[in-house]
Amino acid sequence: MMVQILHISDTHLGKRQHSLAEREKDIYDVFSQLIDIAIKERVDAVIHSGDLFDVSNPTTNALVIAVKILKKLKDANIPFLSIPGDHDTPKRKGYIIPHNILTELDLIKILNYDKPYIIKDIEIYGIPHIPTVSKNVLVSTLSSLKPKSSRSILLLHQGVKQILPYDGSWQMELGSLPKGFGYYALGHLHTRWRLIQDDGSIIAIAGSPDIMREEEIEGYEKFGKGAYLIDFSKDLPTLTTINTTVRPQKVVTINTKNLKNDISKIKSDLLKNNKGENNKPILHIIVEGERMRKDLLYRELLPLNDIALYYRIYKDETIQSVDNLTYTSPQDRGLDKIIIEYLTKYEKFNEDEANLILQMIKNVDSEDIVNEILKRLTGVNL
Ligand SMILES: [Mn+2]
Repeated sequence: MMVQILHISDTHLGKRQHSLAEREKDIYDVFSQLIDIAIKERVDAVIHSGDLFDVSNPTTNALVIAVKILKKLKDANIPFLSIPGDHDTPKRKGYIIPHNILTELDLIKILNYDKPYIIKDIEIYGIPHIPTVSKNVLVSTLSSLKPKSSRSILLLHQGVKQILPYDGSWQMELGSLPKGFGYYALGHLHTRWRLIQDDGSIIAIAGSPDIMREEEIEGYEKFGKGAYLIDFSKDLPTLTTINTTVRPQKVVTINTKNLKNDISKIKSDLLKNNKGENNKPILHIIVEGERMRKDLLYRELLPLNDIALYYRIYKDETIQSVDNLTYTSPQDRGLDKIIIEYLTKYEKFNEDEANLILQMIKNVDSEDIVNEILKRLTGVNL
């Protein structure tokens, strides 16, 4: 029997990267793209392997948009099957998952592990995210699962040791996956990954459909972002990669010794790939070279405003060119001297500015004095 299922994951609805309203909208938009693809491909179901929402108490905005988008899917008679992830599971007892609003409206189904959901002849099981402290529970739950045939799917939202080998970040090993399923639909990791096992079954991480954090840029550049379309016309599934269109994000490096050139190079590179006003990129900047004052550095970066939606200094790798400050104990020299020395040598303020800053620190309780000092420091005459 021909069955097609769209595997999506980690949509993090409501997430606002860098507090940008545009980014919140982007996240809704890629979710909408995926649902439109499901409808266009006339899939038999959409499976979502966790982190539908970014938090366990999403905003009304995130909920209303989820309802609107999922209604389109319901109108097309396509079921949406999900499990809660670590992000959308409340941390306190007695709180319910936000998915319950959507199940009440009959827009989604929450999968469980004691009884499969059946799509045509495909059995679909799901285990909600289980935290690291309970990983024994996860392993025993996994070992209890017995699918009838390889025409079956298991949804999980867990860190897997072989893929995420850091202490506390994984709850299971690949070897703990129960045998017999045709498709293991994994969430949690945001970069796409898949493995065809010796028995022909597939383990697949769908990844997030947008670049949620700068760490995902490298994976995006290699593998893209989106979903997997699972084709179950035979006993074992085959996969097609579905890509979403996402706002570009780039990690760029500038050197303080070559600021003007570096910045105009970044600008011209971006102009070449310009995808229009609605798709301005986000830049994560690594600064190298000699240390310079942050306010002066930001002034040099201003031309990037024309070309980027947002930019920020992601890593400051500038080195201090003056001799290392030799801190002796405050009793010897006095705290004031140490602060002045830090401000002048390390942060490159001149003597007068450093003295004003020191006055400001000392008068932090008096708003009037601080305002007066700020005016003098910034050269603003009001
Ligand atoms: Mn996630």
